[in-house]
Order: sequence, then structure tokens, then C-alpha cells
Amino acid sequence: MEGQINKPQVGVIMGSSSDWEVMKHAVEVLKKFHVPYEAEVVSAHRTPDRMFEYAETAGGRGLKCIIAGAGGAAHLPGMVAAKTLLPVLGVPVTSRQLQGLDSLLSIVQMPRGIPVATFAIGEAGAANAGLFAVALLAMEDAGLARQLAEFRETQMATVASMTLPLS
Ligand code: RP5
Repeated sequence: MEGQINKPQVGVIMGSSSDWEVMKHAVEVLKKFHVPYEAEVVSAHRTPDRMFEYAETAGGRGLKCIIAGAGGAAHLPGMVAAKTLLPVLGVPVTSRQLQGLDSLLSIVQMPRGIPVATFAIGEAGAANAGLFAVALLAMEDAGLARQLAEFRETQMATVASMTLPLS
């Protein structure tokens, strides 16, 4: 488990270490906002008992939400959501055969009753899941809310000053 000194507030889990190249973009956001997090591999299909244990203990360990990324038949976010009351943010990882469309449909098409907040396929989705976790925490953390507002201001200024290579 990759951990931080402070008690983790966000859990980042993924079905395989091969998901890291996508999921690291969620972690980078959490780091940028100094949100304590934990990150580890938890597979729905290959380590089902670990997945249940992770989900069942997450709230008691102080996590406020879980970002779960998986590819292919991506059952991890939905199964974790079934075993915790914490908000679960699902990230469809780009898959080799179907480029993540399989992951997206597996995560987004939850049956009524167990929601998973589903993000875009790949890096943008992972980064946005990180930002969404920050927004959730910012509801009860004025300092984090200020950081988020500053991030938006900076982003706006960057885009507003963009120029095109017109001749
Ligand atoms: C899923 O299977 C993982 O989330 C990963 O996206 C995919 C492939 O896993 P590896 O074969 O690369 O370990 O469970």
C-alpha cells in the first residue's frame, strides 16, 4: 500500500498495477491539493476477499470516498459500492481490446439502488475523479475549498490566454 503520513481521506484502488498509468492522474490531483490518500491494487475477480474487506473497513478507517478504476469487465467500482456506504467514484480504464468502452459500460450501467459516480475513460476521467473527491471534501474544509477556487482561477486564466498558430 502506498500511503501518506496523515490519515487517508481518499482511497484509490485499481484492479491491476497495469491500471496505474491511468489512475496515477487521480493520485496526482490528490497530491496537488495535499489530500491524504492511500493507493493499492484490489481486484474484483482475482482478489475478491480483499475487495470485500477493503470496502467493509473503508468507512471505519476514516475514508470519505473511494476512487475505483478498472478495465474490461470492470466490476470493481460496483462491487465496492455494494459493500460500503461511502461515495464510489468509478474510473473506466482504457482497455487493450475495446479502448475502454467495455470498462465504461461495465461501470456506468449499474442497476438501480447501488450508484457509482462514473467518469470519462482514461486519464481525464481519473483526473476528474480526483477533482471530484477534492470537491466532496471541500464541502467541509474551507481551506480546500479555497485551493479549489484558486485552481479554477488559474485554469481559467491559462485557457483565456491561449493563442492559435494562425498565419
Ligand atoms: C482488470 O483487468 C484490471 O483493472 C485491468 O484493467 C485489466 C487487465 O489486468 P492485467 O491483465 O493487466 O493485470 O481487472
